Amino acid sequence: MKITVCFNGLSPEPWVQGLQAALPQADVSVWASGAPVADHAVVWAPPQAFIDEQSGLKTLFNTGAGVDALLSLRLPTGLRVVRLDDAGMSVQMAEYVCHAVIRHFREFDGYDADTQAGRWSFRKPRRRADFAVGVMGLGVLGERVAQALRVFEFPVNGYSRRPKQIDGVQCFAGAERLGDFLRASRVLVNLMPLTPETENILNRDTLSQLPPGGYLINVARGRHLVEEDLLSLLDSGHLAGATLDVFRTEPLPAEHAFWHHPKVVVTPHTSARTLRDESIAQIVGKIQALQRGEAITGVVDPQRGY
Ligand code: OXD
Repeated sequence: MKITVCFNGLSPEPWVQGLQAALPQADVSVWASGAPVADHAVVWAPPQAFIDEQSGLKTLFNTGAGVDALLSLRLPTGLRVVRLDDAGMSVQMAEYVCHAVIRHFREFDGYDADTQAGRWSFRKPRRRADFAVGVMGLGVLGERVAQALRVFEFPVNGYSRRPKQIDGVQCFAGAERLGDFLRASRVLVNLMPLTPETENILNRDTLSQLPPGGYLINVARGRHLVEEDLLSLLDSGHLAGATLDVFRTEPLPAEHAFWHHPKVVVTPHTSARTLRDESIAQIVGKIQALQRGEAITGVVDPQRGY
C-alpha cells in the first residue's frame, strides 16, 4: 500500500515519519510531481496538479476539519474525501469559544484596562440569562462547544440545516428558523462548514437580527462573513463586539481595520489546531478499518459540501 503526503505550506516530513512508524508495511512518502500513484493521500490544501497526477487515489484524508479548500478543486468522481472528525480539535474549540464568551460576558477587557491604569473598580454583574449563546453549525465541533457552554449555565441555542437534539440546547433547524435562532441569541458563534449556501451568511441582514448588544465569534471561515457589514454594525453600536479567528485573507493584511478596532479581538486562525499525533492515529485507524472492509466516519458528501 502506498501513501502520499502533500501539504501546502506545512512541513510534511514528521507526518511521513509518524504514518510510516504506525504502518510499517506501507510505503509512505512526500508527494513530488511525477511520483507514482498512491492508494491513500494525507493532504492539506494540495494543488490541482496533485489531484490530476494522483488519479488512482482511493482516499484523500484532509488534515483539518474544514474541507472547503479540497472541494474547490476538480476531484474525480468516486474519490473518497475524509475529514478529521475530532482528533483533539473539539476540546480546543470549546476552550476557545468559552474563553471568548466569558471574556466578553464578564467584561475582562474592561477590568484589564482598569488594572493597567491602577484602578480598583467593579462592574455590575450582568445577567447570564441575558446572554444566550447561539451556536450556528452543530457538527462534531459545534455540539462540543454547545455542551461546554452549558457547563457555565449560559442559555444555549443551536442552529443546523437538519433537525438535531442536544440535551439542554434549544435547537432550530432549516433556513426558515434562522431568524428565530438569531433573534434569540445575544452571542453568535459561527461553526458552519463553508459551502456555496453558507458563503457570506454573516451579513447585514442576518447580523442585524441579533439583539442590540449582540456579539459575534467567528471560528469557521473568513468567507462566511461580509466584513464591511460587521464593521458598520459595530460602528453603529448595534453589535457590542466580535472575536474573529478566521478572515477572508489570511494572514490578515497589516492595514485591515480589524487589527486596531476597539470592539474586535483578532486571533491568527488558532482556535482549533490540527494535533499531529492524534490526527495520525485517527487516519491510521481509518486506513486499517478500510483494509478490513469496514465503514469509517468523517466521509464527506461532496454534494452537501461537508
Ligand atoms: C480546519 C482549520 O479546517 O484549521 O481544521 O481551519
